[in-house]
Amino acid sequence: MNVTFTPWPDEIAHRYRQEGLWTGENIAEVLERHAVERPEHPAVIDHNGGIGYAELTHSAKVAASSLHAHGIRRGDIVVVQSANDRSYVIVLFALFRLGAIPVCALPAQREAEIGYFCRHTGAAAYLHSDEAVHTRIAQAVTTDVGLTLPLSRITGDSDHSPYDETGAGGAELALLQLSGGSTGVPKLIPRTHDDYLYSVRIAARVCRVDTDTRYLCALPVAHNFPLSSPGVLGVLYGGGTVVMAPDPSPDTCFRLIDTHRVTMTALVPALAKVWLSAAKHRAWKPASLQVLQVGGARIDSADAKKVEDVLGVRLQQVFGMAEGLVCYTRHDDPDDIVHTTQGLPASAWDEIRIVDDNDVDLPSGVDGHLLARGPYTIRGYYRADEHNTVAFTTDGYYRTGDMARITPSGHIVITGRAKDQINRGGEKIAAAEVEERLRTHPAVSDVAVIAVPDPELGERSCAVCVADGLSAKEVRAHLRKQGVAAYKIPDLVRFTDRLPQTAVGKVDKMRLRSEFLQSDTTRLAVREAAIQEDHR
Ligand code: OOB
Repeated sequence: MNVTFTPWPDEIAHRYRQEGLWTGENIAEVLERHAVERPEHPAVIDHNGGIGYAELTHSAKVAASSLHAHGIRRGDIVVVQSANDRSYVIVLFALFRLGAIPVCALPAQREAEIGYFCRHTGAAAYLHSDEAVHTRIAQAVTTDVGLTLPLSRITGDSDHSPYDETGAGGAELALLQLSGGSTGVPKLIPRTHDDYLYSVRIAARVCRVDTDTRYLCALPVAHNFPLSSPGVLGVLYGGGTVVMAPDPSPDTCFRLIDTHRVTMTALVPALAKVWLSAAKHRAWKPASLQVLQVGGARIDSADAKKVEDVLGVRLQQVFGMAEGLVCYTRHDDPDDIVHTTQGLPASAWDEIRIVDDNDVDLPSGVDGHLLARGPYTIRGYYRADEHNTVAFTTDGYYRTGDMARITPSGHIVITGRAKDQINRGGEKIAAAEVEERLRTHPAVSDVAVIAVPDPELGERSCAVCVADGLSAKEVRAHLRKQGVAAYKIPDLVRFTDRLPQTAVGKVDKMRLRSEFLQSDTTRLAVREAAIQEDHR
């Protein structure tokens, strides 16, 4: 067991326990109460039908024994990559129970990311869905990890008696979330049972989850938003029902919402727009749906209003991060707050500050850097000592990299971003990672990856390259060859003789962006420009 993360200072941890925020429980224990009180109540529904709380609890215990038989032990790290189905939920609870620690890989990630997670954590296993692409990744990472197994081998293995212990809990690691990142290598986010379960509990309370809640998991379940805000874990904590959508398209989800009388779901703004136009086109009104959460990227107020007008549901804006802090608009907030702000922190124990470039607090209402600290916001990334010195203040605030201001009512408005990241429809791309990968091409002498505005996704990525004789197609092929997630492949590739520099000799990305906005591409939708480029 060689798990390295920055704990909360002792006196603060003590306070959180004393106040009852941290309970010492293992997340797996969440199911036990419901298994007894409502054994038959549907917990998870997927394309194979539904399972009740008793069956889910039992399956997770049997899966824990199966994992144990495969040599997985408390403290082991296990990379898990799955589609949205029950096997993910079963295996997640099985790992919690064993005290093994899942890395919440996203389905779009490929061998470059998965291989890195395995090596960086010294993972004991890579568990994956039966999809061909994930099976291929398993073959590609065999040298990076001891064991690779399809999830179905664990959930289909009923030869074991249930594993009844719950070894780990409290201050031990529950899972490793993925950071959107702004650095060359992706960062892993260590979340403890205490802190994660606290965030799940308050999310369920803020969102009024109860046994009648029917939540559609349309976004990839491993992401912090659909997993815990309140998401799958919050709904299971509250005794409700989770419906797993294999994909987030209107075709799939509208049908699932109607069939299973879904009351609540969560989307990124780009998908909310797709749903809005499909609903309008088909004159579809979701009869059962009460709340649509939108987060992961900024939704503009016109679209926010449209969500309520077109779908006839209450919007909830959610601003959060896998590192911790999550803010929600409340259901009884006035309409203009719901349409124009990103809500209030989930907990009264969340501490937020708005500061200038020198970490000096700014007066209320003024735009600045958002810092966050609290009972479920990490104090350091996993095995990243050097980066931690810049990503956190000396007194433990996480530098979110977001620019924000606080309204007189105390609500947060996200006004921009200081971190070097592209938010492509909610999928985060660290510019530095893509730049480093492109620089490994012998013909690329310099490159900058920037965000460009896009009507569909909010932002897309553009790689501005100093490269002799290369085509856009070759630049993209160089990344694809490395086996990275498709969303990291630049939508646009531009060539230049020289990248503009700031006074201190850094690449002037502000200038690159404004040059881009004045270029011809702005007359075309970025997507069309990208398609044209690929055919040249
Ligand atoms: C969520 O988590 P991550 O870790 O994928 O990304 C966090 C970043 C934030 O720092 C911010 O830059 C951006 O995503 N973001 C938003 C936003 N929600 C997230 N920017 C503007 N408006 C919003 N509503 O994205 C996440 C985690 C938990 C709940 C919800 C979202």
